[in-house]
Amino acid sequence: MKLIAQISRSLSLALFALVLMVGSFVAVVSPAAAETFTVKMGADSGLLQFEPANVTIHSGDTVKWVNNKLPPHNILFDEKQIPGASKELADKLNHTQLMFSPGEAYEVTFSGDFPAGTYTYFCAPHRGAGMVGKITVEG
Ligand SMILES: [Cu+2]
Repeated sequence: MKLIAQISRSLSLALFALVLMVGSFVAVVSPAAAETFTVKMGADSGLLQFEPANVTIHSGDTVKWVNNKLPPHNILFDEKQIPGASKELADKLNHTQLMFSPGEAYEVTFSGDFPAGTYTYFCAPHRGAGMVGKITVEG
């Protein structure tokens, strides 16, 4: 009886080790989950800025702009300052309509359609005040 108990204990230990090994293998091999990065429109300090102004993401991640201070704001990408200088891509990214309500949000997922590189954008009413931002997409 004692022998059987010992065997079953070492068997369950081996099984546990196996589960751990397979589990860590899966964790290493599977790609990192896509993330969402929030950019405030209008800094908490009350400055006419995107906060953070520069965001670095990976392909597949989402950028979410949220109306914060001193609206209205919008999000316009200059086609000459995005990868490929593509007007079509700029049109896909742009949120031309002004956002007035606090908490109003706009999201873009930088999927495979968006090549790696730097995407520069601005808020039309506040561009002159320095409300300019950059999204850098890493492959
Ligand atoms: Cu603005």
